[in-house]
Amino acid sequence: MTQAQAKYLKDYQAPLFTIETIDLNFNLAPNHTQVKAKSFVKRTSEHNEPLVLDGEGLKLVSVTVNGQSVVYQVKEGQLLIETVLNEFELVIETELDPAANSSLEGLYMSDGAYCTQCEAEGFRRITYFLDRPDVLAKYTVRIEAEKSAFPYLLSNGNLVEQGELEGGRHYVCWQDPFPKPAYLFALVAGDFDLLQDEFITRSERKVVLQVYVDKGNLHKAEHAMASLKKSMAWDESRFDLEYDLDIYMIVAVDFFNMGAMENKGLNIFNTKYVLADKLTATDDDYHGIESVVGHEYFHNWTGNRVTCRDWFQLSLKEGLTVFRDQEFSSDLGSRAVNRIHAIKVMKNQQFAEDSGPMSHPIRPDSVIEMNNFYTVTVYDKGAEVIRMMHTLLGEANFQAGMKLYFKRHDGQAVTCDDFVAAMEDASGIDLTQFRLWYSKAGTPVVSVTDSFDAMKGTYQLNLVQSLAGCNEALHIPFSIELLDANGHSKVNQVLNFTKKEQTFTFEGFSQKPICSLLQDFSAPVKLEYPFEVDQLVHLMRYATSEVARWEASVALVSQAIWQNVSHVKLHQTMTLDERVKDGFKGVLLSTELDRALMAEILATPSSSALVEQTDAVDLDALRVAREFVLSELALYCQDELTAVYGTLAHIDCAKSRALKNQCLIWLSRVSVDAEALVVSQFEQAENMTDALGALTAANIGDLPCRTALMSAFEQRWQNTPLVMDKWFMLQATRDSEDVIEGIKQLMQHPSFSMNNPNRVRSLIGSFAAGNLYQFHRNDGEGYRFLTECLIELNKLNPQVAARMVTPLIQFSKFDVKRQALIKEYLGQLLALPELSKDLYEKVSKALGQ
Ligand code: B3K
Ligand code: ZN
Repeated sequence: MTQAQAKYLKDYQAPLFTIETIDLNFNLAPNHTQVKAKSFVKRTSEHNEPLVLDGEGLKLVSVTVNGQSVVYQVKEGQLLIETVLNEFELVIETELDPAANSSLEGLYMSDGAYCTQCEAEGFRRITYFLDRPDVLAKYTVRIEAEKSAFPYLLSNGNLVEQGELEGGRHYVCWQDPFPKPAYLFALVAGDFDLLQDEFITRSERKVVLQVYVDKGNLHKAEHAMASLKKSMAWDESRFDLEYDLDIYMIVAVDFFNMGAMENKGLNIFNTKYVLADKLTATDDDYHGIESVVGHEYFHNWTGNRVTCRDWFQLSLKEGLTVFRDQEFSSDLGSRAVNRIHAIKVMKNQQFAEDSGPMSHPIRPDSVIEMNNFYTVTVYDKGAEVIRMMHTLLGEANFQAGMKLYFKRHDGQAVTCDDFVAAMEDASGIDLTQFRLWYSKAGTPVVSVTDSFDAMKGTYQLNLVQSLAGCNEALHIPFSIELLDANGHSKVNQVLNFTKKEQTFTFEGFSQKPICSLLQDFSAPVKLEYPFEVDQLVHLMRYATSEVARWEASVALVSQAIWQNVSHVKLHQTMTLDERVKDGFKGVLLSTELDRALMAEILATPSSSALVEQTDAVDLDALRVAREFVLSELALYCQDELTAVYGTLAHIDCAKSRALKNQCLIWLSRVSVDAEALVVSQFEQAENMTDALGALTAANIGDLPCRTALMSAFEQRWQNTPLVMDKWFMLQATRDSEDVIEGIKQLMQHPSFSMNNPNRVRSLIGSFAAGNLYQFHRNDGEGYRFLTECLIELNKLNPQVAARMVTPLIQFSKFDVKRQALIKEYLGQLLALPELSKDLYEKVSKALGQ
């Protein structure tokens, strides 16, 4: 292959030309779509450079400047036009083959409908253009297609004209009054069911709301619509932000590379984040839809009205918008549970990215394929960085910063520094040192030691921070609580930890307090502190923060597992401390804990979460030790688990279902009654949460009823793809020797398709990322299987292939034998004759090249 080139943030240059308006004309046909783009181009400064436009995989038909033919050159990925003019009208005609576009970038077909995905650099697959986020143009779009198959022709902005044409065709014209970068362009053409509603904004403007779904799914769009209305109201009340167009459209499509896309006024969504009813979607699915609908809506201000200067600034819009969607979910639902979910993403996925070959700062310095940087680092660590600013400034100052940011930058393409400057100027708080969070890769470690002086009654906390490759100290908001022996809170505050090493002293203690450290994960760091069992049990019972109680429970169970890993390695008998068992039982007996929080505590750390707690792992020992600890706990708490299950069995509320289903999983490990409970819950289930809860327990406990229940489920849902994804996922995550054989057979299943990212993720992705022990089989079969799939996906859909390679490149914690096998397969990928840029970037980094 021609070696892919990296681009660097330090090389950023303002555009030499800009395009202020563009008229796009689409004549849609599956294999021969004609696109005519008429742009008004302006030179931005005095220079004699040619106009260089981006373009990829395009069939170029014609180019004219001010109506005249011109000299141009087509190079790999570029169109060069020699001209001395300072302003001119450029007309480019291209031809596309959307039906053959399996990459799902640019214009493609999803189940018979046309749709687009342009972020990050997909617009250049539609026409030659200045495809960079700092070129903002006003768009007018005319779409023409056959009417009976494509009654709806949609694009951004407002519908300004439509009419009939000869031969059963029709056309529609759209105009978007807001200048936007090309990545926010969208087009959809198809036949849908339409759910329509309206929202009256705070200033009493009426906005038409539309959700377009596949025929027959209208009732499944209601939750998405309700979520949209809640998002609009919340952004007005919490952020003082109002919607700006007269119409807001959401279209759900089956074939989509990620969750959803915030195109101006015309969001395109993966069906997974739109379609829901009680029978087919779980409580988690409902929550996911609300949060993604919110996220895309919130982008209208943080992303669309103010956008990114260049793609290195992606976290400017993504970190901020994730922070906003997390706050939305927390204001509407349980703040603690939402925080726990965010912390899990950080510790289990983001820390893993930081310790692997794709480690990068939230504002990366260099990029080969931009699509590879829509990462947990840019998104979730980015949101943590915004959250830290919120912690340091407080809500009022933070909102003042947001106001100033919009006042300064509405309609502009700006940088992360511009955002921080607005926060700084509005609050008067110096964020110079804080800015380091934007440029440093990796997870900082904070090591804590403490001491108590009984004579003086003082308690001291000594904090030391370190980050590989970084000599400066980061500004870390470090939240702590000090509890006395009776569980009373004595100190609850955020420490400004700004030096490499710092000691904080607290006075007035008659006994050594018990300390809750890094409460609510107040900074994205790894904490090192040798907690004693008694301290953790105390925190589980008395910490004011519910998140801190959960953290303590995770630490308690994790420590017990790691101790037994050591026992296994030394061929010693495994043991479990009574205090751990009682601490756990205490949770089940508690009458004051929120049920959703109890469910979180009962969902003990997954094997991959445990791997992330250490630098090197003996997988075989981990598996044995984890099984031992979980079985011991289940046996010890069997009566309490049965009792809690019994009281919740028929309560119709999401929190109760969450707790009940956790109990059922525990019981399935040890209880002889579990089989009957599982079968009865499955048969009586009136919603997907209960049905899937039963199936999950049957799978984890490997119960005799498993096969029968799995086939009953398959029979019932074989024509509902999103539900089949859950079934594929359960099949692929079974910890069983024959799972790979099973997956290979399922790839022939009528519901499976290698072309559909949801199917690929649920069957192949969930195996590689969610079946730790089988993926890492020591004969390398897991690696071989994934590699074979990636070779096929490399051609079909490079973006999906590059996402799925993640478990294969994060190998540093495994033993040398496994690492050697992994490198062998990565070598095979690197040698592929037509390796995509996407895979090349990740695989070559993993191999250290
Ligand atoms: N901005 C899109 C993600 C685009 C990904 C391109 N590979 C969705 C979102 O974050 O809202
Ligand atoms: Zn986003």
